[in-house]
Amino acid sequence: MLTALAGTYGDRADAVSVAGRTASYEQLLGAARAVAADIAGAPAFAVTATASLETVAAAVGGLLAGVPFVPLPPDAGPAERTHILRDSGAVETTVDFARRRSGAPAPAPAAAGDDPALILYTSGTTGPPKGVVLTAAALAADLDALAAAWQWTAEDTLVHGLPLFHVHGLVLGVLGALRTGSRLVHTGRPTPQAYAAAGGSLYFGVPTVWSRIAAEPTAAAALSGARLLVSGSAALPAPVFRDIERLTGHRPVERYGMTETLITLSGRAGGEVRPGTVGTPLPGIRTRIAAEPGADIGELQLTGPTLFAGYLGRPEATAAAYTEDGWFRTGDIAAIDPEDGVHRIVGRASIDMIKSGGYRIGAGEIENALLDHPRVAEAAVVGVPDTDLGQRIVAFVVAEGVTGAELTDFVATHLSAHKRPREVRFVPSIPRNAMGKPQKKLLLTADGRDAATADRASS
Ligand code: MCA
Ligand code: AMP
Repeated sequence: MLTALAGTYGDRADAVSVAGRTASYEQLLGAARAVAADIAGAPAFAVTATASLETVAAAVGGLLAGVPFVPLPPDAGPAERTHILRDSGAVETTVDFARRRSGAPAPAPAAAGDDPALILYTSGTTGPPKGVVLTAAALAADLDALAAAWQWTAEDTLVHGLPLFHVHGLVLGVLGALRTGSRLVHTGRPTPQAYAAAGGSLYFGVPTVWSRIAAEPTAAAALSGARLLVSGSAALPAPVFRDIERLTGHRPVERYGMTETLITLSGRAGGEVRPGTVGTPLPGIRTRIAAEPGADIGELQLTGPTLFAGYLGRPEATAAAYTEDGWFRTGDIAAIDPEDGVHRIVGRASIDMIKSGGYRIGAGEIENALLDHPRVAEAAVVGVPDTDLGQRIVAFVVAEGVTGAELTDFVATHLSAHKRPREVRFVPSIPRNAMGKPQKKLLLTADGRDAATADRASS
């Protein structure tokens, strides 16, 4: 994983820049060695993954020591934090970037290919987040495939400002830069102004970031000197694609992936790119559509070297994620163009999986958090279309003596701020079927809206 650190570009003083602080590879390696010494022998280690050089050193230190890294979302409330620490068995560690250890200039990574390198927590449709175990070999296979697809090299300067506790920001955005040897500028936050000022050749963003850039023509114009703009983590709306093309001269390349599979489909640098499509499989990935006879859309299923090693401690959930013949079930509905094999993601199979601002959020986890509030009798959570966030979380609740803002804050402090409902609607009851399962589609009909007292939380 450590190509860039192994001495080739050792003279770059500004190899890695995060939220305004800069380090050379030598400094990063020294700090990572100190982390590796601290965590040696632990089953796993956890660090609060702020956008900082410390998080980068933690990720590299874990690879050096062969100890899986569990990044903790910095805004995670006590319930989420405790769950992640308990479930992973990770030792909580802090990183002091100024504390460094010296050693041989070209380190041989201690993490063997099949060893777990990262454990990332991600939501399913129900229950608390599960730990997705990713091996060093899967990470390496994915990053090499992406480097080929995007012609991503040490000549590039990668710019992004994404969170460092998910695949997009951490794997692609940090380990990808280190593996290809490209300079990294992490902007702290993914604001249009920060992207414009960074002067990169390669830019990553979630659709919300691209849509905010498209709304700031001056900032967008500053990206015209870049080589490649890449969007992922959720569907890039066609109007945003067109605005970005008009303002920057670049047709953004879209790619598709999941925490469990890493990035599996992508458009190619220099290739034809159409809005609303996510390209073709990366080398080594095979895909198929599980469609009803006669239909050409259905669940996207795939296999390949980038797949996860399982959900930590949950063999049944892992088994359920695969078909009987061993293909991973993405839960996404897709279609493949018979002419050129280009894939299109049409939607999600489950209403209970929400994507908001590129974050994956399970409705069940938010419902359970709301039900922990003493004033809430019933709760049903859905994602409704939102021009900024793609989907926004709306909670329907049966509750008295509490305001929507109070419930929003309750979820924000219990779980993570990005999991908070943006809107709370009070209803007299939640419609249910004979099995007692909430009928969420009914909640979203006009009748449901009329019966509800909307209390839009200020966010
Ligand atoms: C507001 N805030 C609150 C409240 N209201 N905090 C607590 N309680 C409240 N009631 C605060 C927030 O904490 C935050 O503070 C600030 O207000 C803004 O919050 P928010 O509105 O949530 O942020 P945003 O600016 O709207 O975020 C948009 C975003 C973000 C920047 C695009 O959604 C984002 O970073 N998304 C990226 C997600 C991602 O990387 N997904 C990849 C997973 P403060 O400003 O202090 O923090 S997908 C993946 O890995 C796969 C493999 C893939 O395909 O990529
Ligand atoms: P996560 O595990 O957080 O990475 O979320 C994975 C999910 O994000 C996928 O199952 C898709 O629903 C969604 N996703 C990622 N990239 C795209 C894309 N380019 N277009 C549409 N959906 C996407």
